[in-house]
Amino acid sequence: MATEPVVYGASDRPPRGDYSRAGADYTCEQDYAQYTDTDHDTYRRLYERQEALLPGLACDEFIAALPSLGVKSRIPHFEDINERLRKATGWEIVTVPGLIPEVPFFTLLANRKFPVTDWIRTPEEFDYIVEPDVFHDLFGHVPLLFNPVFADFVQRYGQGGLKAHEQGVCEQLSRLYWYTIEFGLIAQADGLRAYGAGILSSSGELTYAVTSAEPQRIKLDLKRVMRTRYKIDTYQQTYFVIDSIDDLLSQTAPDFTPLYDAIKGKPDFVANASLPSDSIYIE
Ligand code: HBI
Ligand code: FE
Repeated sequence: MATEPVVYGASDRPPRGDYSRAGADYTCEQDYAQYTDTDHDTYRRLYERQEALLPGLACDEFIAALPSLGVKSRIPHFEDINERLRKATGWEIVTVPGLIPEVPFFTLLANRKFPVTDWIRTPEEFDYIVEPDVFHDLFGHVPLLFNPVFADFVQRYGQGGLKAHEQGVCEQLSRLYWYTIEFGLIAQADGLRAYGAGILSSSGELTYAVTSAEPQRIKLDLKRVMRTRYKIDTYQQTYFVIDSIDDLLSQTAPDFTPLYDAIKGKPDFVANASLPSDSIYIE
């Protein structure tokens, strides 16, 4: 039976979700009967608001893939999405009660299974929720799993995570997840866009991350990212920018051991650190 789950950073609340229904791999069945009319209405309103924001802010690959999620007016049956997702990239989404420990998480990704939380936030949490709910996971993470190159990157991340766990460097690797899969930006020919799930599923941060003059935006440098701390409950102070999803995959193709060795013993950077070696992205 699943033991206590992990939660991003220090959370003062016990993790949500009923972990007693999860197996040893932390997966469970999507409890579709749990959803009330209010839950479906919350999903519909979140989807409509976010979809209207995407033009000019979300990357082309995300906008092209979003319709693959299917129904917008209610929470989808995960199996309906899986029929399309398996055909597209061999991925499937599996249900989890919420955040899960890193090794089960990495193991699922390494096997092209993406863990999707099946509960949804309350109407009072409409604008912000710390932990990932079904809207964050489905709307934020799943569309780009229909993109073959990004799908390969996420599987490689999972495989890298299992190696990182062996080497005791999960914290450094989780920063790569945070600053790419969750909060990554991409420099398209027609301007800056978001590809990170945490940005794409947030009404406030999508506009902020792409257009605000406040945060700094640095071209992705793996050693820099792995030494840079992140915050879990505010907008990011630093975003990292890739040139393309192909570029992200090729930059992260080689084994990370030399990177871990190069940063071993070196101090971390705070989330808003600014270094002379940083290559600042200017639109
Ligand atoms: N669990 N369900 C779930 N979803 C995540 O995105 C997730 C997780 N556990 C750990 C985790 N992410 C992060 O620590 C990654 O950086 C590994
Ligand atoms: Fe996420």
